[in-house]
Amino acid sequence: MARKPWTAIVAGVAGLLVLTACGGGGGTGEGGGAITLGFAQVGAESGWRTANTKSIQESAKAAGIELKFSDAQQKQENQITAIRSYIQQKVKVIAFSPVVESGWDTVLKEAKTANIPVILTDRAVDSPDKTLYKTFLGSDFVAEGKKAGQWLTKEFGSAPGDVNIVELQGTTGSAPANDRKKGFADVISAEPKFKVVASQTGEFTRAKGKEVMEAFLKSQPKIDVLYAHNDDMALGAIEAIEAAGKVPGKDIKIVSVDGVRDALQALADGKINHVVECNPLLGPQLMDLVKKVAAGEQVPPRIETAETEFDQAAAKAALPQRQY
Ligand code: GZL
Repeated sequence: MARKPWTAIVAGVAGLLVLTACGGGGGTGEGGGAITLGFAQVGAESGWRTANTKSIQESAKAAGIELKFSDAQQKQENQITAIRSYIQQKVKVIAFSPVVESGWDTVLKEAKTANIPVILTDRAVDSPDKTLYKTFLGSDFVAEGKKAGQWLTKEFGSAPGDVNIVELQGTTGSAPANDRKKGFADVISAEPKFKVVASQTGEFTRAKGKEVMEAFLKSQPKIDVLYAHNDDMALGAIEAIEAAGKVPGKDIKIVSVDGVRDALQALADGKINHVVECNPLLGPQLMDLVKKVAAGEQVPPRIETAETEFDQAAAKAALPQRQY
């Protein structure tokens, strides 16, 4: 191959530096500039979300992808504003975790018109138009709800009399709340003695989970089980249960979803009885998808993350090396 004159090489390198210095010049990724990814995050509502954000930020850095990141404080209008700003900035790829399932078609059509591919991570949208995004990367929330129901069935299968259940739902209208509720109900509906006597959103936060559990304890004469759609609400509920003079994990059995460190510690301590894992460490897979989508490569329409569930022994074993 003919050697380039020295000046051309310098110009090339200089060009590359300028491109990178200017944030990738529209993040096209062509000519070696960094791919620019606009990510619209839900918020910072839970330990799971914090771990998810850390995974995305660290993975973007490791992948050499220039990340523009926004926190919507759990408000859909803020996520829509952020996506519109990424379109204005002509990023190469947009990714986001939709705080709720509905109301995305308009802004996703704007991204499509601007020729900017979109990747859904963590949560899904209910749009019938599957051309509005390239792929979904995340968990099967219905399966998570079923796992919680299957644990309950094993735990209380032979118990005499009714089993009164209270349910702390996630954010109203969100995919995890809708699907975890559905999966759980699908399993326990087979057993008439399982009765959900109260079900209300705790917005995936500790504070709201505690507040709603306090109300449940006042309004329900007999609570045998708490099903919490995430660990943070379960941890808040534990505070309410203890304040009411009851023993969490014994007087009221608790099954929760996520698998954050604090919940595994509570499980190890016997205050929670079972935790279904929901994996927040989506960063590495997301960055691989961003590079493929930026290069115009085909990607699978749905990529589910591997996850497990924990009993007390599994929690004790996992704790020493738990990343989040
Ligand atoms: C699930 C994720 C949920 C977590 C909560 O993938 O969307 O949101 O279960 C988080 O902890 O707030």
